[in-house]
Amino acid sequence: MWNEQVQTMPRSELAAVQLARLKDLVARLHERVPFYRARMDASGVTPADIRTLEDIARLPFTSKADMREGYPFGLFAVEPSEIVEVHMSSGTTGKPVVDGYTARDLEVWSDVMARTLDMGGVGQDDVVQNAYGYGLFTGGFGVHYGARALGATVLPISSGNTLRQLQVMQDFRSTALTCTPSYAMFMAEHGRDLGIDMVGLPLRVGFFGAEPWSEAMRAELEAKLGIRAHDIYGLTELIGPGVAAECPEQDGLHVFEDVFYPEIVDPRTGTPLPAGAQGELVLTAIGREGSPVLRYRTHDITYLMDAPCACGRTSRRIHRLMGRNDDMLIIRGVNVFPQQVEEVLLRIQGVEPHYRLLVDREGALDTLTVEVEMGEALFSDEVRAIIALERRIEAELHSALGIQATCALVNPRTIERSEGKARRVFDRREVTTHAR
Ligand code: DLL
Repeated sequence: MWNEQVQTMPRSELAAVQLARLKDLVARLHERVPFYRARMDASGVTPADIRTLEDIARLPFTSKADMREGYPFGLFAVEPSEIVEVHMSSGTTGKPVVDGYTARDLEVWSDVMARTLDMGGVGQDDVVQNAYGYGLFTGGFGVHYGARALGATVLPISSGNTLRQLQVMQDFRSTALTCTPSYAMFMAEHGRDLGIDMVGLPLRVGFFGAEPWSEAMRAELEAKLGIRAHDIYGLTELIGPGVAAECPEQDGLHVFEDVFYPEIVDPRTGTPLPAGAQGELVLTAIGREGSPVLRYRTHDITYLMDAPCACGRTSRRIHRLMGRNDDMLIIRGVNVFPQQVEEVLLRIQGVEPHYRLLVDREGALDTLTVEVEMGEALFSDEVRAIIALERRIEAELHSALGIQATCALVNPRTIERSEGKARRVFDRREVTTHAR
């Protein structure tokens, strides 16, 4: 096991490491970052008040808006000259969120990503086809550093150019694939269409993340590619990928707790919740130097699993992410997560895992239309069969979501494919209201 001593540390020792790092972080932020000092002052808390790990709940939260306001260097906790690399989110809906890494942070990143890839058995003999985007996005470089630490061969192919991906996969005998789950699915299908025996290739493991995906999608990817598919989680605000990842047990994602301290809070009140209770994940970067964030509200919904894991790692796990509370749709008062729809669709024979959720408002009523692609076989079938399947999917959606939805089967290959994060939800309610 990579860095076994840290990963199997007894919980009491780990807690001591966490507390020492938390105290140190709070002191540093108070001393060096005016934003955090002002927040702590406003909450009436000083570094000396942090005596136990539970005292973390006394500290203020940090939001994405705070990080955007700090753009570009406002939340850095070191001199700009100590920053050796910068990554940032795409910023499509506002100013980007920036992560500044010191040389030590890059070592930490390499280490947590080596732990991640090692969980899928990656080592010196592996060829890692890294199809996460390189550049300001954290996915490409994060995986790259981890693979380098393990001594694997990295193919820094980045995302896109699917034909070349498939060519390289065959020619270089890639054994590990890293990309978003939606892009992995696209590659699998494209390869099959070209007559490539995807299951027969040397590829044996995939590390998929950066977007929500379901257990049903995992089963589909594992079958289509003949691999084990591991879920990996992270976010720019904390480091990028390398916050949590699945071990061979594939039962929750181990949080790299010596670097990131996890809490689950009630999304409405911010009150900490016990293990097992579902809520919003809050993370503190206790092991970072450059731009370590304090109690970051991720908006990601999950729960903490504190039972020991059969793999021997002692860190707590988070359940596979259940969605984001800001992606959650409220349709006629009912909460709907896009993954719930995905779970239903992937159980149905005859349709492909390519879908869109269209939300509209007709009069005072919200409507949900689920568009999903037919497989080739269904496409050539009678119209009656297609309509019958639409009704069946509607019935299944109704029982899974508790609301009426319309299903529209669309022709094969008509829903846009993604090379990075897939966009699946189109909430047009605002637009419809304005148009009236
Ligand atoms: O997506 C970092 C990353 C790169 C993670 C490669 C994994 C692999 P951001 O672009 O800042 O960073 O997006 C972070 O993506 O808050 C989640 O909502 C979502 N997300 C990331 N991983 C998962 C996952 C990267 N495994 C945001 N399951 C997060 C569900 C995920 N959602």
